[in-house]
Amino acid sequence: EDLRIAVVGAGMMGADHVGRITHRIAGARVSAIVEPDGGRAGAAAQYAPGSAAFANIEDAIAADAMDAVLIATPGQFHAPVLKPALDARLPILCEKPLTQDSASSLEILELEQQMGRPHIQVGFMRRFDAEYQALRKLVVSGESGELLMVRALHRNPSVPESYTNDMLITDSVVHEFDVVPWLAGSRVVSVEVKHPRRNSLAPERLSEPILVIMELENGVLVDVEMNVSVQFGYQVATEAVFERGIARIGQPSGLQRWDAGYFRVKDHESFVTRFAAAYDAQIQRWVDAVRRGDLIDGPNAWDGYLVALSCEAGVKALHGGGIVPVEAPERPAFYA
Ligand code: ISE
Repeated sequence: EDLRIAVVGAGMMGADHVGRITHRIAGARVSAIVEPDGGRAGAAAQYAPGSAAFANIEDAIAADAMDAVLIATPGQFHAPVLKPALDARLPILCEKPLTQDSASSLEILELEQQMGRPHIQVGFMRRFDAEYQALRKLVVSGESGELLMVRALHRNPSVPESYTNDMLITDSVVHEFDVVPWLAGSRVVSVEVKHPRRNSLAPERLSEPILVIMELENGVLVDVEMNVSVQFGYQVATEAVFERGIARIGQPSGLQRWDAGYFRVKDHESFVTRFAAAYDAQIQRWVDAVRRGDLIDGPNAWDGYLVALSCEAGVKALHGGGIVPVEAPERPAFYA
């Protein structure tokens, strides 16, 4: 029996996941699309023949329309979907961020801990990217010695109108707050934000690019160039500095062209193409875990909570807070 998934939110990411589940994921199908905007719901439904449409999660739960939930709404709408889905004891894959702040994330953790075992996986898909995995393997192996520094580039061609200045941290650097500690095996202890010259091509409401500096507990220093108006394409690349060498991931690897005296390589246009294989792997492993009864196979809600704490520090730093410490409680055994 295929796992019946309700996809909640049929925007860019939700629609992409609907197509992915229908065409590329084994053992699952989209049984419901939960989306209040009829136009978006109808467009996504074309990629999920036979799926039912609901305007809200409560109606979908009442109709017993799914075995599991994939939440792909904008971040501020995650908590109102997570709560009823947890109440219904459904396994959940929740796109990042878990919720908008650490207090609401903590509420979700408390609800989840009443359920015997974790039900929520958070969509930090970079952990499923083959190059990030290779880099982590190199760190763990010690082959190049200890990791000293991480230099990260996070560049978007542009962002939608709904993207606010704080989202530089909560929607974008949120990924580095998860993936770098995972790579380095150490948590974030402080965050600082520096402002270079502003890009005049950035929308008026945004002061960017920004340079985010994070310090990890093991002393590794990380700098992130967060830049969302680069115009030319989508780039997420990292250089890791070790005692005995350097490693790089995320270099353009598409079509190479020589013409008119230039050498050019095709780069990505958006995260949907750059991380397509990572999204596939993430969702396939989640589906397999749910069908086995393990429910999750990837970052859990505690990881989402730690990231929310880093994001709060990041937003404070963005607003002129200087070097902002991040304090995190011990990981409970429930989330080991
Ligand atoms: C977007 O929400 C994502 O998750 C992308 O991975 C990130 O690169 C982008 O900056 C965010 O806005």
